[in-house]
Amino acid sequence: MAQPSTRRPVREDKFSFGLWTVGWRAVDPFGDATRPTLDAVEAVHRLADLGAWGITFHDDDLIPFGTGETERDRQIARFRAALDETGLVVPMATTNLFGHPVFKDGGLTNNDRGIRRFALRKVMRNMDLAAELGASTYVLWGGREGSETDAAKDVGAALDRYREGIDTLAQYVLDQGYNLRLALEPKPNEPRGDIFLPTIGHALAFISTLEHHDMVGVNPEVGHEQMAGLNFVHGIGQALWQRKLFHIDLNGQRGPRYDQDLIFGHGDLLSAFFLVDLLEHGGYEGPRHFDYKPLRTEDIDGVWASAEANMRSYLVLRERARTFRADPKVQEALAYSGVPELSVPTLSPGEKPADLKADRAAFEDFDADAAAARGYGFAALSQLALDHLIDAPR
Ligand code: DIG
Ligand code: MN
Ligand code: MN
Repeated sequence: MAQPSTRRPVREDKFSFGLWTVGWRAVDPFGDATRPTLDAVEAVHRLADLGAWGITFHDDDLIPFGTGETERDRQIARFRAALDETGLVVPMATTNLFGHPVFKDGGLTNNDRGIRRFALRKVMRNMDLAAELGASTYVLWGGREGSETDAAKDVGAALDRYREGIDTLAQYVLDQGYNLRLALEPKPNEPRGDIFLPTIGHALAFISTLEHHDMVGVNPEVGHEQMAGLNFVHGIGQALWQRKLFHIDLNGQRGPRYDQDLIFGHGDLLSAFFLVDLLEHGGYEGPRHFDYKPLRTEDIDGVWASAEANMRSYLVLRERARTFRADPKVQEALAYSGVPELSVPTLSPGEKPADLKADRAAFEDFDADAAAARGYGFAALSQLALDHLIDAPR
């Protein structure tokens, strides 16, 4: 009997959360914190109680910038103890190269060479900790890599430095023998006016130029592509197609506006449905990682309710996607729409361009008007998807 989808989350669901999400004190550009600091150990225990599988962090989330070695070791020891007690794992870690004023012009592409070197060392130091804690993915979000005026950056030089930085970090991982893959996280803007590598497409193109491109993939975030007005499901489809979907940041966004980091499913719900369908049937085996902000209006109870909501939304959408795929009417509608036919190669096995050119049925005798007359049935298919999504009465 299929497990009911909306059961409590279990470790096998591979739900993970950034420490910085539930720990967000809700400072925004227009207001002070509405919540007190959340201790990392408390976050580990509470997320474990809710059924989460993993926790991720920036270096500064766990060990505030500038902390001395002794206190740093103590913080790490407490965190490890909590992981051991709860069984929570650390699938991914990342570096804060955006909070401290030293990074106000970025880290890896800062015009100041000394800050670029400092940034690389800061990443390397947290890679050591990530490897120690068993992480397999290291995310690099270049939130400050960009500009507010085109006068400030020689884009070619910036990309040279970006590539140099990523190749240096990849080489460091190889030199250290760490089991880490790098995942670049695109975002079009905010906090910088324009950020380098703004979309999945830009990141994939950039990765192809790297010395160690095989160990570098992407960590796309739902809201970031949607801030650029792009279709996130298409972006994930291409990342999967290029075997570069190394990690994913799940959240919600309501169209092109500031980065809302809403609870997963609380933005574009139809897109979230098709995203879960793709992740569950498209071969992605990685973490279902939430990178979101609990609403600033919430108290700590609301924070935990929002963490639960992320996982519940995913589980409900996964169940809806399963019933959608299992519905004979949907299979019939997919066939009518020609969806399986798209997987049939356009040329026959062994057919060469010359053979195609000689095939009169493909052009000289092809009746374009007759072919144009067909309807694809996408409207009915789309309604079937919506019916399944909202569990409409059949
Ligand atoms: C923002 O979407 C970024 C930072 O939170 C972090 O560097 C990265 C990790 O997933 N996402
Ligand atoms: Mn975001
Ligand atoms: Mn993110």
